[in-house]
Amino acid sequence: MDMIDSRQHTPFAFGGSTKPISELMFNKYDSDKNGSISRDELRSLCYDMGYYLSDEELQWALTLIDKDGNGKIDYKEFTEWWRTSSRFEHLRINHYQSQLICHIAEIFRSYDKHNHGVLNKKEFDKMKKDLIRHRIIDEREHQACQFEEIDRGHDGSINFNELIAWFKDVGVLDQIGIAS
Ligand SMILES: [Ca+2]
Ligand SMILES: [Ca+2]
Repeated sequence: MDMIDSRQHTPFAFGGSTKPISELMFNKYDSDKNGSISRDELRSLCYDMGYYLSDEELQWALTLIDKDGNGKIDYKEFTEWWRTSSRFEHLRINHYQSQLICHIAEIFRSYDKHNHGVLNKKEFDKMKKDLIRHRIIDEREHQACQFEEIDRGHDGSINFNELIAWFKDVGVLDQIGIAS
């Protein structure tokens, strides 16, 4: 705790440090030192960098960055996000984009029969057909997608963040006009 306080006024502790900036940032904003960046910690990081995120945007930011959807941004997830160009800009969403995300979330939820926030393989396959029907994903392009490669956490089920992470990887977010 003392460490953070003493660095409060030096956002980038360059002073001869060989640590990557992502690590310095991660450590600086992981205020409770639990090894992950929480919702509030992310909000404060973005705010300090000049990007005040609305609640909707913050929710979207967490969806994008917390790729395995376990509710925490670990260092690996943080670095992946930090490496992307326009890392802050793509957290911004307009009204149209936010509606679209809600629409996808609704489709996802409608297949989550047990309300657990996750889909098993069978439920996922049904949802995939629906996503194709709604022209969110393309039948020819994305038919071959493997459940196993979308299931980042390897727990045999897919949560919404994993779906979005996969969308991002295969270019669906670009195609439908969300994030770059
Ligand atoms: Ca933390
Ligand atoms: Ca995570």
